[in-house]
Amino acid sequence: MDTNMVYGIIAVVVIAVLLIVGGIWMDRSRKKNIQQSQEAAKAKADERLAAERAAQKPTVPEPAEAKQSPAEQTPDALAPPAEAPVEEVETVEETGVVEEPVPPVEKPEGKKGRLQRLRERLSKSGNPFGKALFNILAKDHLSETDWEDVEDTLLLADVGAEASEQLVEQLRTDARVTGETDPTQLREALRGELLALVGTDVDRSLEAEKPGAKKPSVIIMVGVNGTGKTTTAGKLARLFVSEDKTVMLGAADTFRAAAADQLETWGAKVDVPVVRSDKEGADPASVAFEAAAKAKDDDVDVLIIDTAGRLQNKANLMDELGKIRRVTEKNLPVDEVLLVLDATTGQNGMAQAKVFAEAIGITGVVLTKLDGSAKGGIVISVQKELGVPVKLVGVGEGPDDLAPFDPESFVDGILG
Ligand SMILES: Nc1nc2c(ncn2[C@@H]2O[C@H](COP(=O)(O)OP(=O)(O)OP(=O)(O)O)[C@@H](O)[C@H]2O)c(=O)[nH]1
Ligand SMILES: [Mg+2]
Repeated sequence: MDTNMVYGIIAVVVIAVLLIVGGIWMDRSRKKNIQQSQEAAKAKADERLAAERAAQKPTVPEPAEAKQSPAEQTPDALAPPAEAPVEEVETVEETGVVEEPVPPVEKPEGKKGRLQRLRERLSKSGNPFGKALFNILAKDHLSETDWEDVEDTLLLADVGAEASEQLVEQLRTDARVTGETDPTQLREALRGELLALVGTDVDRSLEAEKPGAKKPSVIIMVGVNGTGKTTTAGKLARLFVSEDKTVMLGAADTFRAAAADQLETWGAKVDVPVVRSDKEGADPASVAFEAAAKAKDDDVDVLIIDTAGRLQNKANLMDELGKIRRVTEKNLPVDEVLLVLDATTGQNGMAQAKVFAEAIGITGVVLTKLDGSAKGGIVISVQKELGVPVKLVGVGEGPDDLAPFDPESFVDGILG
């Protein structure tokens, strides 16, 4: 290897080393420059934000005013806003909601007071038929016409033909009725016969209240228009709340938005949530499905589903009830279907009851408006013909005017 060649190699190595060192140095200084310019930009931005914040603090201009040019501003608009509105604007901006006073949660009445009211309301309800019967039977000698009057009184009170005949037969053979007319004995006899007719050995407890009830227990309210389904759903929620149960309401009456609002009003008073659809005319079955899913997730004790009123002769609407039940059962078994009957509609209610029983199956009857009816006899006929017990009675429009049906309170009530 000659000397020139060695010098050549050394020169190449030196140049390569210089290039590498130069590259590293340039890269470092480039990074340093970027970092410096980033820091400068950040400092500038911080400065600007601080200046903006300082400028905003003393007054918060109304957005509309801020867009106006000074020439468009009226002297009033230019005047500095008063203290109070500035504070108001800040509150709304910070929280995003205007605070409204929260009404206190109500404490619903327990069962004892409700039964007492059932008795009182019935005895005051115009013409308690038990009292009318007592007045006829208290006569010294009962003629055939008197017995006919007894039967008519029973029929008028919607006791039903079969049950009326049965009761007259019993009374005619009861010595306490046909013999010496001791009012106390007569009252006892009549009370006993009526109690037997109403049935004292029937289990009237709601499925949700039985020991070992399913959790959540599901109740569906059904019935024709205006019988009191929504009101009863609300009152029933209160009854459960009074027993320290957790409750959820499902607004499957999607026919009118007002129906869900009505249920929400009931729920809000006792802090019971309502599952509803925001869309009027939504599929009621899908609301029931959602409600059951939510009740399951939240593990509440009872879910009460309100449905729209429907006439029993509208086949498509009756089919819809079947669907509501089936879809609910995808999430939770349905323990109870309560048919809500208006006591003042009398025997009409019987025809409705049979169709509802076939469409969705009913486990109990709620007789509403018993306070305004002298026709309490429907309690007897509905049970006799349907074989389904009356479980609850509505005795007024007040929030706790719903009582578990108690035969003794009922009979004492109608005897006045
Ligand atoms: N006096 C009295 N009124 C009652 C009773 N129960 C319900 N009502 C009234 O009956 C009316 C109808 O009640 P709702 O609960 O809206 O009836 P609904 O069955 O839900 O009606 P739709 O949903 O339209 O079918 C309301 O004015 C209630 O206050 C009751 O036991 N006694
Ligand atoms: Mg309703």
